[in-house]
Amino acid sequence: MERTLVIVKPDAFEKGATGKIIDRFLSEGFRIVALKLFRFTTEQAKGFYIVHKDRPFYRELVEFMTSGPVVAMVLEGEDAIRRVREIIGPTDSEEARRVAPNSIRALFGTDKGKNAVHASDSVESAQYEIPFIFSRLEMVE
Ligand code: RTP
Ligand code: MG
Repeated sequence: MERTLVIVKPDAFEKGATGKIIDRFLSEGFRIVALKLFRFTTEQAKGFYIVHKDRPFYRELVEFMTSGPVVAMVLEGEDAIRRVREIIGPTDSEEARRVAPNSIRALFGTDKGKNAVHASDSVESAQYEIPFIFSRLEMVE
């Protein structure tokens, strides 16, 4: 069993797509072990995406992620990190609509920046991201 962090980003939350996105993960067989609604401060968003600090889109990403509430969850399942990345589709929502039309980003994202969801991309990133957002008390066993 593996755990991964998913965030419904401000664009998808604003659209009212949170329920559909959660439902999709449940129907794909994942178990929710933690869940919450909050809004990132600038410092928190910078820290969460620190791996991208030198990328040209870092500032835009932090602005986007702090622009409204998000819903974060920890999903558990076999091969969860890889499978969730597959279900969300490519980073660019327009590309997602071409190559993975049933992916979450194809269905709910707009473009490369506003792409509806975040998901951990490796065991290392999940190990950084899960405790960044959730304390042990907020996760079920
Ligand atoms: P995420 O971390 O949010 O799950 O997305 P990802 O792995 O598919 O993509 P990543 O390369 O990690 O980029 C993180 C987020 O930064 C925004 N981005 N904007 N304008 C741009 O060129 C650009 N490139 C990336 C997106 O919101 C992306 O999800
Ligand atoms: Mg990423």
